[in-house]
Amino acid sequence: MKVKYFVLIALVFFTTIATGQNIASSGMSIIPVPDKLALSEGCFELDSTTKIIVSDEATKQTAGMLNEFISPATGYELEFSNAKDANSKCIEFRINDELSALSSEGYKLMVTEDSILIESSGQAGLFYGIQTLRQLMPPVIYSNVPIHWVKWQVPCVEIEDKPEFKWRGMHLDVCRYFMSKEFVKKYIDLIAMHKMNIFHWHLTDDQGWRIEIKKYPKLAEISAWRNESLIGHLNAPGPHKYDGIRHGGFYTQEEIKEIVKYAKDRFVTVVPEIEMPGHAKAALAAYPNLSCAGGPFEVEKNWGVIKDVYCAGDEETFEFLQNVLTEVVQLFPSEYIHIGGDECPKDRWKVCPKCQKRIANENLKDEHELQGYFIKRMEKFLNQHGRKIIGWDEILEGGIDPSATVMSWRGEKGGIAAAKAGHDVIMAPNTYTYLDYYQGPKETEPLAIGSFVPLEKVYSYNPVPQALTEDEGKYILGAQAQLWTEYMKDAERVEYMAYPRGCALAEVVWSKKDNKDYNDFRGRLKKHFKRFDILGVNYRNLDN
Ligand code: TNX
Repeated sequence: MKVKYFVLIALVFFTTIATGQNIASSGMSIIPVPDKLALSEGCFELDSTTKIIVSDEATKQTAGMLNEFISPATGYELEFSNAKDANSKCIEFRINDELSALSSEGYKLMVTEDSILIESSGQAGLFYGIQTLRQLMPPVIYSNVPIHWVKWQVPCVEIEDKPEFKWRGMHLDVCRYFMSKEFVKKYIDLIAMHKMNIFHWHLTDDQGWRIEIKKYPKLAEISAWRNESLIGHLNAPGPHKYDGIRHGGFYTQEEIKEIVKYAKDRFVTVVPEIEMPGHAKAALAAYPNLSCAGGPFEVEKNWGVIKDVYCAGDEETFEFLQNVLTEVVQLFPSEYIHIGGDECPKDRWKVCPKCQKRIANENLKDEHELQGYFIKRMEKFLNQHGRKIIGWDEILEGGIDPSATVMSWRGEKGGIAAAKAGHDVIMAPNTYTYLDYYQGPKETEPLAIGSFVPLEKVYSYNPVPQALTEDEGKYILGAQAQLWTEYMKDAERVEYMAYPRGCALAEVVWSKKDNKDYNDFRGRLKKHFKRFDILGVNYRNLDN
């Protein structure tokens, strides 16, 4: 009754919807929920004569993405025009400096019966306006139904929208299982569709090295391949079983450039992660001289934390990593380079004469400070190349420079400590954002690493911990979801784990806290799933 009443009012009057609760009941399903939305009577109907209006080249490039997204559904491309023409309907894109209060990622979208206007102070904002427009259109595709059946109607609305957080990320581990270039692009498409802007690409780990480095060809020949993979869970009782199937792959530098460009066109920054000093066994298999004991090593076939790490006493390690990073910074224009820093056991360093000599020479207290020395040295190198580092929260333990950004993964503790110490922080707590954890009852879900982070839990997350003062809270750049792939063999499984929890995360980082409403979100997801069906996304359905 209430719902009908609302729709009736919405049809008769111009209604402002300021909160999330009402969006699903109005029939719209925008995810993440926009800041302000006013619905009015009538709709704009798109057809093949509709013109796209732009007044400069940069805007033309952004507006061109509209065709990229909607022409697979409509079956036609819209033409550009420099000026409005009284005889045809139009979608106008306009850079408007007066909207700078919405940030360059915020936008205004106005839909009337004969025109659509998307305005922003930046190109990113125009792009996000397109994402909203896409979601205002019906979730159908012309090839599934006779073309004359589809009415490409967009309800008359006025939307003003802007992101809450600057860092809105999705991570993907392509080391535990290699993912194709095509899938990586699809993953980026989904990030952009949900108005997220960071793709954290985990490229090196014990079980595989995935980036071609010209100076070290054995990384592609040896480190990118493992002889077999574990069957079942690492902690299952009894001896481990392996599948006997060689697994691997790597991205050539040309492929990486292609992916970085693809992401840039969608306003997504690719942040590469090159792990050090731990999670390095794949590199050590090709270059055992970089370890403390000298090997030989195999690319790892078990999951977990591996004791063989880069030697922190040997200069060759630093030379190697600096040469690797020199190629990495040439491929990735990102302001940040992630250098890992997590889960580095100190067993080998404790008994390594070179590491012990370094501890003595540098007046370090112990192996933890040796890790601090390692990270600081790499940070200095990257700073000299004009980049900032990000590391997992363990980097706090050995003492780091204030310019390092901390990614808090072991719950929120690391993030809280880092913000209090004046570091920028990205919240990635396993308790809310680890999408490799179970999302439903273990008995009915495919095998996962463990724990439990259901959709509602992700949705409930607030990236600014309560323990921080308002000033400390300003160090929180945003949050991101993690997709560690130990138990995700392929793209299908990654999608199943990533969505719809990724939709929830998108709303956590984009939407205002006061506009969030879990029931409304679930309502909107139902229509969103029809879009996923069309896009071929293997999402997990809602529990009833
Ligand atoms: C911890 S998160 C790791 C990863 C694993 C993940 C599994 C982090 C910085 N390290 O190496 O894949 O747990 O959930």
